[in-house]
Amino acid sequence: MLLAGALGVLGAITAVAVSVPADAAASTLGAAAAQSGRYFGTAISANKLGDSAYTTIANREFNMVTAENEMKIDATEPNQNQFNFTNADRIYNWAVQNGKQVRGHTLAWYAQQPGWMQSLSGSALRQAMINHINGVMAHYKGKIPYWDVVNEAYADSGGGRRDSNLQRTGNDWIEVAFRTARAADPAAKLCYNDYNTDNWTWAKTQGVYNMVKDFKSRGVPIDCVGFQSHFNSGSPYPSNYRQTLQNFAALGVDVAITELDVEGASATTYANIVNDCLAVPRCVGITTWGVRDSDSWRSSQTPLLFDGNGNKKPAYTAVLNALNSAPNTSPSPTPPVSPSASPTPPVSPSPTPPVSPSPDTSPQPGGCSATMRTINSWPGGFQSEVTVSAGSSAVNGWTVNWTWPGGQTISSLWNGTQSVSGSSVTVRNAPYNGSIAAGSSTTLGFTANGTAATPSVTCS
Ligand code: 9MR
Repeated sequence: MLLAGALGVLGAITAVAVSVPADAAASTLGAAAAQSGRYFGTAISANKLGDSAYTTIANREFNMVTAENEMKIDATEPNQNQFNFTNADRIYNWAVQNGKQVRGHTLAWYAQQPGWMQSLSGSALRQAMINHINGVMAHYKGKIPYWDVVNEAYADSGGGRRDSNLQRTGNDWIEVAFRTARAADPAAKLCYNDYNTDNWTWAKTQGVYNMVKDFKSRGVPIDCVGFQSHFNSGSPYPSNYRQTLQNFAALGVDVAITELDVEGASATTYANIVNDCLAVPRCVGITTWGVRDSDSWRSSQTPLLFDGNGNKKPAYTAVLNALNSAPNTSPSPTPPVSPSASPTPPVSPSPTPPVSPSPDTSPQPGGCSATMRTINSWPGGFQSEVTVSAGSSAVNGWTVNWTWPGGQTISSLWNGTQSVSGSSVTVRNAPYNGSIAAGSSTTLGFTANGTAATPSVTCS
């Protein structure tokens, strides 16, 4: 612009200045990405925040931060119901104090579960997952623009789900996680995140695509898909990567490259990846999985943009140049920092009505009783919990029944098996929760369409 201004007074050669880009090239990754409304991020480790060589590069170059391990389940809830945000907050505060945003990673995952969670199953695990999502998201409510709600839930081959203790709680665990997350922080964009979903022809990519498509068609709240993009000889950068990003974006979600590293750090490959993101309006940003090669989980592959001494590698220059060549437009109808203006706005839950459990109509003592309460509600839907309690003697197998007052329909139910006849719902125990000790209780849950209601529940 200075050049243009200086030349402008010369009139006759102003035309020469016109060929100069309107914006001077940005000199850092974050600033370069911001020219097209995107972010450029990195994974950060709390234990490196005392390394000034590390923080100097991280602070200068990146404007989005992902905690490499510190917001995971084992870090944030090391003992059940005892949340610990010490290291997560160190990263969050460092990022915010330096003008950066934070991607939340991750709330429900088969890996890095604390020991207590690894040993849970069935309804106890399902409830613990919901409780964990609520606990962590409450701590960061309104502060995290994107959350990886569910991580790596698909199997490496075949296109189906990965077996895990979470998967064994019922196929609906993913949508329950997303509905819980939406209610916990309606301002956050909610992402599904996975690896080896980059090649459009791979079965795993298709499996995740079909899940997202299904969620969008049924109104399950999902706003974004993260492509980890750990590229190496076994899982190379695919020539159809752009097509994959485009196809997912066409479902009505943001897409993001969330954990990028490339074995050998080919400058050409890095430039291609950046250009693929830039070509997709809803590709909102790119995160590399670490700062220097020495910080990488795969350091021997030297896959990042800075070498172990903090020097810029050829791939860095390729990425910066690609970002600087992007059309000067916003990536999506909304910048990533203002989720409330999204074309698929997070649904604000209606004010949660006072929880009024349905009256207990079951015989007492002995036998069983049941009550229903509303957990979450949003326009057009709600999530409820039914508590089934044994009286003065143990219960071995139970059946609960209620009648919907206003045409409600269950979309998914866990910890029980349902049969529906008109407005009448009957739920029997699941194989693992039929036995209730005297004086104890168990819960089942469901999400439903319609207006939240708490009809009385009978138990036998
Ligand atoms: O980079 C992370 C490494 O420090 C941890 O030991 C590892 C443990 O599971 O997780 C790594 O990060 C993973 C990320 O959370 C999810 N996608 C794969 C990443 C690399 O393993």
